[in-house]
Amino acid sequence: MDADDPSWSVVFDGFDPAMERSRAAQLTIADGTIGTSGAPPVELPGSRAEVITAGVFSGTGAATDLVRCPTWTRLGGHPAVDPELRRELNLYEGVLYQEMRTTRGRVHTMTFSSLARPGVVGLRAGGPGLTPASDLLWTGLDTATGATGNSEGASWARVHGECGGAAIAARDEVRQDADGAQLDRLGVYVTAPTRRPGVATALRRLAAMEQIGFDGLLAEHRAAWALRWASTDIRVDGDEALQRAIRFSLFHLIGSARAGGETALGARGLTGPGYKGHVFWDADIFILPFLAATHPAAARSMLEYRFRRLGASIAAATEQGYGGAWFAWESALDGRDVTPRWVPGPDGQPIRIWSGDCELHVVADVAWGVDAYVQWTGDQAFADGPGFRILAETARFWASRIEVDAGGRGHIRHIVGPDEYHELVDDNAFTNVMARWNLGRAASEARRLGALNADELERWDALAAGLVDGYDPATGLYEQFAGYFALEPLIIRDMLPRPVWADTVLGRERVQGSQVVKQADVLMLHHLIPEGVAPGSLGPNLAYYEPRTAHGSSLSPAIHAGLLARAGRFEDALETLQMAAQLDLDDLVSSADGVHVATMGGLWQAIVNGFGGIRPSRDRLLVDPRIPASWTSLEIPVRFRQSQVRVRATGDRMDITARPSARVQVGSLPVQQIGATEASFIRRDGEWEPAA
Ligand code: IFM
Repeated sequence: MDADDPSWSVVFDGFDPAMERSRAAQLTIADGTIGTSGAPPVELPGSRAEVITAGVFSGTGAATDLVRCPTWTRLGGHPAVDPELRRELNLYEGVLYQEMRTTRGRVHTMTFSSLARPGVVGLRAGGPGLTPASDLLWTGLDTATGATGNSEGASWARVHGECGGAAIAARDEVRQDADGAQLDRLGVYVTAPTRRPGVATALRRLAAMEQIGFDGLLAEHRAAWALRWASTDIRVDGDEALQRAIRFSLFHLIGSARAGGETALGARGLTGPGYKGHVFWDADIFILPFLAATHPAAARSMLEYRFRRLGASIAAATEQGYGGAWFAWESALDGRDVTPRWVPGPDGQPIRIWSGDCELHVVADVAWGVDAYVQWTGDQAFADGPGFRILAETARFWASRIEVDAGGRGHIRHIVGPDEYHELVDDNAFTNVMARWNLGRAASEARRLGALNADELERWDALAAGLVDGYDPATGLYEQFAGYFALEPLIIRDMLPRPVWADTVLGRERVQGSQVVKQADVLMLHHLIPEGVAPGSLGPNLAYYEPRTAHGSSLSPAIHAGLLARAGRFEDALETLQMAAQLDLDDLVSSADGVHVATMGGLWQAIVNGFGGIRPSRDRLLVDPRIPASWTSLEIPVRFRQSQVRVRATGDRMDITARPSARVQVGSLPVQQIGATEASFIRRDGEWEPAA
């Protein structure tokens, strides 16, 4: 691992108030529990230091929002006259370095949020005029719900919502040397979603951390990052910009979730308050696979979040007259839906949002996340217990929601699919095929476990078999929903540069009456459940839907990129991959409220599943890389079951190792056991064969 490689760092020079919120989000340092924005350590116009913690909410309904924690990164007594500022996020170390000119001279800082001990933070500053801060400038603290104080030389603050809260204790130490002062600050956050942590706990933990000391904690933190990178870093030789973007994405994904307890992973992770920290399908579909394949314990804590909301989801379904569990489109503390029903439109007029009532696919998405985790990890205890309960209750929901017509065909009506430009549609192919998959998967798990009664399972089988899916074997196309093909055939690719918010640019009504698709919809099926769609249907559906997709959601481009790579359309794949890779680094759709962690998870999937052709399939790992000529090599580590597997592809050659050995299927070769000794393959006439 070459830690001096420039693609390990993200540097921003200067200070632009208009860009500052995006910069602070891009430079967030997070440890899976708290995220601290990369705002400068002194007050500048437009800058706002911010600390958020996962899953600690206040408010009710759609107003449910993340509690803002007290901050810890500000230096006192240094108003900047000239905001000459340089910030460098060292992705390899997980450390943010800043250097700036202040009224008293140059000040430099380094900050870390310990990956080794989530909740522990450290700041080291050097320069003239540094003095210990008595109250550490707890910015952003709502005094109605918070308090600050001092205790034996340490500062503390606490804040809470209706249920949970956070407390921090911190202390500064200043040493004088020839160049001025060096200030070391250690802090400890204690956070909890359903109780209010006491200041005494934070003070006690602070005292324990001070025993280890700043340098000891920093060394532990760096070692923890090095360990994560060793099993996570993806290497693309031949494209330095892409390499940096991949590492930037992996960095924020790693910081989003930790092992243990439950993780409510919101749409912007721990990098900002966007979507008020609510949990969407982004978590289950876009981020969970990355964690399942690199840090399974963190994926498990995401599933724990869902499992603990199963009761609320069953209650939500019952209230609406359905069976099983209806997971909320937007979920926060208690698992009840918190999606806003109305939002102001561009002209100020309120717009009805139907997702909370009708974007049902989230139910199958949660089930898919369960299955993806089990396939990557082989965690049988989870599969047989909580995992099966989620699969069964989600299947029951579909069984109660499907309407069977006089001819015996099943329909799911009046819904919203991933393409949110078209609302209240019937038989959205994505939703129906995912529901079919959900029923089938739950039934086969029930049979494996000898659970549930045969009548119920037979009913699931019959409903799954009878569900319409909009597929036409004559064209190889899935119709996105009933009536979609009759809409105005607008080809957004030929009209506007993408990504584009087509509804804002062309108007909602025009877009609703057209074939413009907001984000991957039918094509999500080819990505998520390639075995659940008609064989050979990827090509025609890609050709049809790709030019019609606006990528008006950041979730979309990475999915297209991976599928385009599978189809061997490398030029288009790389163009779309770049859109996903640069989305936050280039602030393509504004990162002001946090970076788009689902896009980052999608980028990992595009490279691993798409270009790498790596995916778990029951007891084996499928491997079939396809890489463009412009990449010298692609190297991907994944954890499959108990094995650390490494795949390295260069042109038409590939080497694989697995420690301990794993069952691997390369292309269409028979499954084989691969171990620590490199197994090599070459591609001849499009087919992999063992290298001589
Ligand atoms: O979950 C997404 C949705 O698919 C599109 N709008 C934004 C949501 C949060 O990222």
